[in-house]
Amino acid sequence: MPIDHHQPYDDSNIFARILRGELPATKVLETEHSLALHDINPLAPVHVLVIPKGAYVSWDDFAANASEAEIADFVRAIGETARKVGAEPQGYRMLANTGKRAGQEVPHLHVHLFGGQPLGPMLA
Ligand code: IU
Repeated sequence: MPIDHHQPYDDSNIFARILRGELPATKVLETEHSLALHDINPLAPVHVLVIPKGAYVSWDDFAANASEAEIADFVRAIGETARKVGAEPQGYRMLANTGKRAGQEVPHLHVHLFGGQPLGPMLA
């Protein structure tokens, strides 16, 4: 079910539980403020989710409330993840569904990183 991205942070969400070590995940990269993990339902040969470790519901929440250090770490973690999985230098796509209208399902910010094949038009 898509979520209302203006709700208060709910720390029972799946990524919060992974970050607390309560559930396993296939980690690709971990930095001080960010974690990258393989999506359990990959939609491309490379499909990784990059999440901040902080409690941010959405891109909007993160952009408004994260520290400069968290933002810099997150942006660099996405780039580093792309290189680590070989999506860079081939080319890749990033996507952050934000709220019900975009189909965001998990109320903890996650940026999808897709690659490993030609990706076609964005909203086809
Ligand atoms: P969305 O942008 O909120 O729609 O994406 C949620 C993603 O989280 C989706 O691609 C799921 O396959 C993925 N996911 C996951 O990797 N592990 C989980 O335990 C659950 C969802 I629940």
